[in-house]
Amino acid sequence: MAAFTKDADWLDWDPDPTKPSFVLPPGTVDAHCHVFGPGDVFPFAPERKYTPCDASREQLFALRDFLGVERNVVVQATCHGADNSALLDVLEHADDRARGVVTVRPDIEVAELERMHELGVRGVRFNYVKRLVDPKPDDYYRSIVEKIAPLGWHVVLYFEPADLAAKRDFFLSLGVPIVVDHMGRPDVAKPVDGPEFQAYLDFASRPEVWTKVSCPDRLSVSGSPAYADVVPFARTVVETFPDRVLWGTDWPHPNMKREMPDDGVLVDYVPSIATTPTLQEKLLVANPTTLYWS
Ligand code: 0GY
Repeated sequence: MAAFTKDADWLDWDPDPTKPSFVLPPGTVDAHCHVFGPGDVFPFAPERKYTPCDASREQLFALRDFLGVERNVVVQATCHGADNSALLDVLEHADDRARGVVTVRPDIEVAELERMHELGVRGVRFNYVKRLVDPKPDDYYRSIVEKIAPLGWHVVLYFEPADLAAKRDFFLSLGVPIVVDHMGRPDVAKPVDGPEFQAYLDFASRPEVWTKVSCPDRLSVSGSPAYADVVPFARTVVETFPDRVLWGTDWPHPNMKREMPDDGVLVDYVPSIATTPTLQEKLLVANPTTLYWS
């Protein structure tokens, strides 16, 4: 009997993805993925807003090898709250092929941050998406930044366009590198050269801001396999900021409601947004290596 029952409308990750035809360059990093539990080993947090199916470290490593990815950046999922045990367990077993981005509270001990650093943690995630968390006041996040800055860590931000409009100055005052999940979740029904995405591009033009051009599956209205409506957005970011873009699968794809993406298709999407070998090498290898392995 499993310790947790997944949500009734939960969509499970695809256990049988397509073998991609795009061959990822050696050293490719999947810079955005998660693990869920397993719930009977690493319990989900009481304050979570969803209960997923399990997605273990062994399953993550199997997908990594199947897709031709070399390394992973595991990002703390909100269903685990500020208990990073499952993520740290991945780092302990990854043979230096994984890094982590954790969620912590302001009262975290510096010694615990240092232990996490030893294991491969390089950032904290601040999440503003209200269906996932209850966002905290600025001072809460600022006191965390004061603790992580000496370690050379960065902040990963998950927000939507309205949050950027409200919090832009605060984000830029943090004084550490910023990595934005999923291009700040643009509404791809709006024009790529319209005010909403231009506001994101203006933010991303700051030298401390990096962008994950991930999750076409989450943003698209037109859908797989081409995700044609997301391509102009991601391609603009890749071509405008080629040295500060990252790619990731987002496996095991929490909270998908319509269809679960095929991770092989997500690999085959890469050449449509990074159209030359030079751009692909930066996106997949050089940029994440600079941020997480140097
Ligand atoms: C993602 C996106 C989502 C969930 C989380 O931590 C999370 O629970 O990030 C989402 O539901 O949009 O990046 O996996």
